[in-house]
Amino acid sequence: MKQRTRIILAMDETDKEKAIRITELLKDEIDAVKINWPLILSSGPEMINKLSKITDVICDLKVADIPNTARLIVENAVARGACAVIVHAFTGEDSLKAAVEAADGKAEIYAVTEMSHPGGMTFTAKHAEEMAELGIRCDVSGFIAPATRPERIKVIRKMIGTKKILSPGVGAQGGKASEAIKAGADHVIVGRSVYDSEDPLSAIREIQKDIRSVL
Ligand code: OMP
Repeated sequence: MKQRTRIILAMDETDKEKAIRITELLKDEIDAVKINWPLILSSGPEMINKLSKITDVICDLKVADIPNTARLIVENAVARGACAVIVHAFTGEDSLKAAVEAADGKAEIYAVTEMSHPGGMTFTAKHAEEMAELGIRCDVSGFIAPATRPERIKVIRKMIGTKKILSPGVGAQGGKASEAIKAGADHVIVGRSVYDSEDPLSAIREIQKDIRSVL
């Protein structure tokens, strides 16, 4: 994935036409678009193919399954053009390894360490370091760590060397892009505060400005 603006647009908009229109509008302002079940369920998996003609597509499928199922999911996402797939690490070494092997160097695999919402503290935060260690052992490309808790990004950054950190939780969840980048994130993930904005272009340029202030 390129690292130009350091912004990944989380396109959880379920109106297919609007999702395509906003991705087109912002394609030069972002490094990738990330899609998740809301858009895939409303508009079909062919959205992976469609959007990957506009920009790089990260499939945030939060894969959490046995190795065989993880492999099948990753293979299908990659065949449709995904440049990366997000998976859960709590499923263990065999499942995470199966995801990495299924990507076969054609796409990146990112493992979740701890989740950005308050409920992420209940289980994931308590095991985030173990998830990072497991991800390193399984040779993932990088990790998801929360912009809502930049101090936790710092902890993960110290553990993972040059592997990448994608950081969700900017804007609608209260995190600040510059704080996440300062803490060691390579990219921030931003959704509602951009695609729900009356002026998505201005909204994303504000985030770019904030990021540039710490680079
Ligand atoms: P907004 O809160 O609208 O900016 O969207 C955040 C996006 O990041 C959504 O697509 C979430 O599913 C995703 N996300 C989190 O918010 N928190 C996490 O811990 C992990 C993810 C993710 O893996 O992308």
